[in-house]
Amino acid sequence: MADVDAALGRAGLRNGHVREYVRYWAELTGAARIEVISVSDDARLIGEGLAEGEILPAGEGRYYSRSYVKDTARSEERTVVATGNPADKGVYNNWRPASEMRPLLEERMRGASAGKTMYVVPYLMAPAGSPLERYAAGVELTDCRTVALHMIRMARVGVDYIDSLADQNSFVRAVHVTGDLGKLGQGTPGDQRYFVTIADERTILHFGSSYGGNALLGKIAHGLRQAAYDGWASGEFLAEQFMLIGITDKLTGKRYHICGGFPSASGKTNLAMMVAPGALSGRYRVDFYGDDIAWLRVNPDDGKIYAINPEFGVFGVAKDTSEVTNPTALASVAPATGTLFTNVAYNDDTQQVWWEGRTPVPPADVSGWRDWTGTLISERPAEDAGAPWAHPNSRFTTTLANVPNLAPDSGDPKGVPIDAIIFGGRARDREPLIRAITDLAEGVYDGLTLGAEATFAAEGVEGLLRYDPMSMRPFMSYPEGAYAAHWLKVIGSAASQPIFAHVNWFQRDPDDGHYLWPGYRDNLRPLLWLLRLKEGEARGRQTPVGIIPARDELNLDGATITPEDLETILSINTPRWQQEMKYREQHLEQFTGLPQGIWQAHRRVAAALDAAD
Ligand code: SPV
Ligand code: MN
Repeated sequence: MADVDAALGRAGLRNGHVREYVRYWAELTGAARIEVISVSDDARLIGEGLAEGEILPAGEGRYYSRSYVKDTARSEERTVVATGNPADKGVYNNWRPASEMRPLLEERMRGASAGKTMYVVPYLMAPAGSPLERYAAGVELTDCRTVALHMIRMARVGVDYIDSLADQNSFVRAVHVTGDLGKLGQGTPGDQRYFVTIADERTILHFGSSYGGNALLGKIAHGLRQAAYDGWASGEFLAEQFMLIGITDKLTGKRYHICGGFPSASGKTNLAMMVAPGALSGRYRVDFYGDDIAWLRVNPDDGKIYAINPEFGVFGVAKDTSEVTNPTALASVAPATGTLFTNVAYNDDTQQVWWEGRTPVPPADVSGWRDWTGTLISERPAEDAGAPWAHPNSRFTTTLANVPNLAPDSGDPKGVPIDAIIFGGRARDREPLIRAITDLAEGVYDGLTLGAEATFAAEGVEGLLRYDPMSMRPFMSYPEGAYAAHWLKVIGSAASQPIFAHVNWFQRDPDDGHYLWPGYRDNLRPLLWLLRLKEGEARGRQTPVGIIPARDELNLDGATITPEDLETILSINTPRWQQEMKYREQHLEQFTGLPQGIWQAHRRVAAALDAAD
């Protein structure tokens, strides 16, 4: 049995509540040793990980790891939000009673860390001194060294964050036990994994994975699920799966900030790391704040909505990251950045990494190359010859400080004032390039009806989206009706209102399938229009679904787009929208207690479409 008090004492961790918490879980999990981790332990942990073969060198100051083959992504089916109040059950939060889940998790975790070290990771999901700091502190216990290394990159990690808490008991208890990955029946009816946030006890219990959001508990379990619940329970803030960027107009000196949500695989990280297109770079600069999470609150000093990125790093999808799609990301994972790569392809001889889309074709000389499972490319069986070298959910993990265009004020504890909130999915038709919404309820309604094309088409329902309200579907922790009401309340209490917009970079030509809009850095253009609209410098054209740019209002200097394609992405297909409204109605009807304001917005848009018909 580990000597908890000695280990915590050596680390200078005096918080008595932490001691009690660590003692309980050390005993239950049977961990052999306790080690308290601070950011200064990184080099030592890297050395130990290399010595043990858990990580491999990937060139200068970069590292590589492979996960267990059946442990490569978040598991939504096995993720549960538990509380003591059945009224907390929503459509998407997979609610279960806390009284049922806690014993279940304790049973699985009992003795499951025997012989292992339990790393105690004190962390803060906010810049230090943030007004939301009391919701940001946590202590993750993990029995996996690679998870501790990821936490050091993704959260602010150190003993002082926890020892200095005004309310010494106000930290989230986040327990991660890997389990015997080969024996958990992942994806079978006997699946042993459970990823549970007991939201009203501010306790996170994750068992059965060492990958991503399943294991780095500061990120989505705390930063999104727990924080969204805390934001609602306190009435103080919103926690959303949003990117956050700044745009500076160097001519006027004005700075703007935009945050927004995009379902997975809709280009959120690329947008967050965007650089201005060449022809506009003399005048505009885009600054990066965050690519995945924003916490929003009203600043009582000026009545504006302020946002912070609670994270300390980027856990980005490697696939399709290249000089064309995201040069900023490549610079962020350059040599000497301390980047950890997971489940990409790796070359034993050269220590290089590669993933699909990194270059147009894989390395021609396959010697030394292994795919993400560890199989030599030269020895893959014939039937696997066409399989990807990297897993589609392979990742890079790097700190914000490595992002070349990180905003100079990204560490400002009060956050930055938000001018616009955008939502965007992946829609091959119907959704124009951008449509602005000035009414709060209509903006929230738009977020609630956000969706991306999914596999539904295969089931024969053409045009039906997989709805992903505010891009929070996998992270919802309380009922959707209350969620909408909380949005109306928080944003509605701001003295100056942000403008909303829906964007879509993915319209395609129905005949040949080509993308109508060039995307990537050109996405700055519609955002500049949105800011000009908000400033009263552009008027746009009112449509039933929002204001869209007049043809001559988009700055297209240096852009390549045909007049026909531009015409399509700046117009509204009324019959197609009327079809969508029926799906939306069914989607919204699932949610009990949806505020009347949201229904009124829905009916207003539907009536305006009918009038335009
Ligand atoms: C996501 O899936 O939206 C992520 C990655 O940001 S993970 O942290 O694994 O959830
Ligand atoms: Mn995410």
